[in-house]
Amino acid sequence: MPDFPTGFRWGVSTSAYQIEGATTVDGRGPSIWDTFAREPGRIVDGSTGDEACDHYHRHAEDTALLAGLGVSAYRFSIAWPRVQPTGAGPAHTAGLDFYDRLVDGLLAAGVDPVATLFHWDLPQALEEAGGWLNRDTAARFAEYADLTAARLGDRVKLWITLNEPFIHMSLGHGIGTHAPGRMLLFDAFPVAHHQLLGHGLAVDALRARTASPVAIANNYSPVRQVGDTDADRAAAQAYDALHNRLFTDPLLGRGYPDAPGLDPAVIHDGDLDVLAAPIDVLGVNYYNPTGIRAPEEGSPLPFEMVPLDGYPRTAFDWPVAPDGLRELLLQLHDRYGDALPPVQVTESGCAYDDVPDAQGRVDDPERIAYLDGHLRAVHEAITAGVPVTGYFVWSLLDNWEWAEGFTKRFGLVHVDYPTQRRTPKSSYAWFRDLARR
Ligand code: IFM
Repeated sequence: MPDFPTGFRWGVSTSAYQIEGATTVDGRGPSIWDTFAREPGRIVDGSTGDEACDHYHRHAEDTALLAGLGVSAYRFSIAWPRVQPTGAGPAHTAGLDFYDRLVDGLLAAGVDPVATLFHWDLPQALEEAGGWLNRDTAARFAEYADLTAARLGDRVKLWITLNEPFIHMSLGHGIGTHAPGRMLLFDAFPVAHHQLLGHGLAVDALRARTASPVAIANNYSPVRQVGDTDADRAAAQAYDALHNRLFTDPLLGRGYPDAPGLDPAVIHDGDLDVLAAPIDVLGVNYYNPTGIRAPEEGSPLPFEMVPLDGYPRTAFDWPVAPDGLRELLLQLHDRYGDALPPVQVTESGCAYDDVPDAQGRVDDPERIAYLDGHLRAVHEAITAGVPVTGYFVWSLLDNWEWAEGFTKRFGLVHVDYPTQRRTPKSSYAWFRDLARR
């Protein structure tokens, strides 16, 4: 592996609902994922995040794993319903106490805390008032950001407002496979706009409380056009606008692109200035490219997704395409030029069916190959001039993978859920050697 620039941030990521468990402990309120996971048929193995990795009670053990890994940063998310159990009102001290302990433990272990404020676990009470379809949720989010930064703003080293607002809009509100399970197709656009409005208001709230840098984590998927007709080209452009530009063009001061479903009536005077509040870092989550061609006649969508041949595949059946990460980073650089802030890859990783052997060891050579390839792609992008300053593996631990429940393992550390025993995989040792170097 070639050398990375001095100061490059080596990290791992997790999110609250996927690892914490303890969903009713210390006054945490219910979130939309508690509700959704209980609805029959929503989660493939019928599980919930009630226990997950029990990180809430085992955070000291997990911090020791981070210290052993030698990473310089840990990206976790804060559960809004721990800080404001009903999504409004004063900060709930017991909820914030947990993150206070976590942050202090990380700092004592020499690991920079990187906190995401919203990784999809909206307080249920806000959902009942319309959730992200309701413009008021953006103001509630800024209030929550303010309360959280008032407590942790002196120690968190990087703040990330939202995680993957595109996924929360499309899976949560477009096709309903994620919480809150709404099926609005392109009528879900208000969810995009109100999340971005909440982001912009939260950036201002954070700036008033902390001198640490502020970011957002968007996920991107470079489009591979399949077919060469004008209709294929139009389909590829429509998908690119929706997935790769809808949540980035307005953040970087360009206003919204011409994307399917965009409803100007939702955008109030002055909103675009709020959305474009300067950020210090753009978080980039990347898993795979997407094959797109023109839709069949009568399709409700202006594009059709097609599987991409010629790549190895993960247990999720996602193509392993490190070239897509290089392409994406170069594309962001070409597209936004000087307006592009430094980029950190805030998620990159893969699911495999990792099973301990007779000696209890977990060997995951595919994950090592995956990370090796993606890090080389990042290095090539840096060499080509893209300002990439960090890389976070998704994920530290095997965890609760949303609608896939416990069936997909993304961790550098294997978790045996019945016993909660943590076993570092061979990829953990590989990444540790690299991060230390
Ligand atoms: O587990 C998720 C994470 O919560 C958001 N980004 C993608 C990961 C893998 O699906």
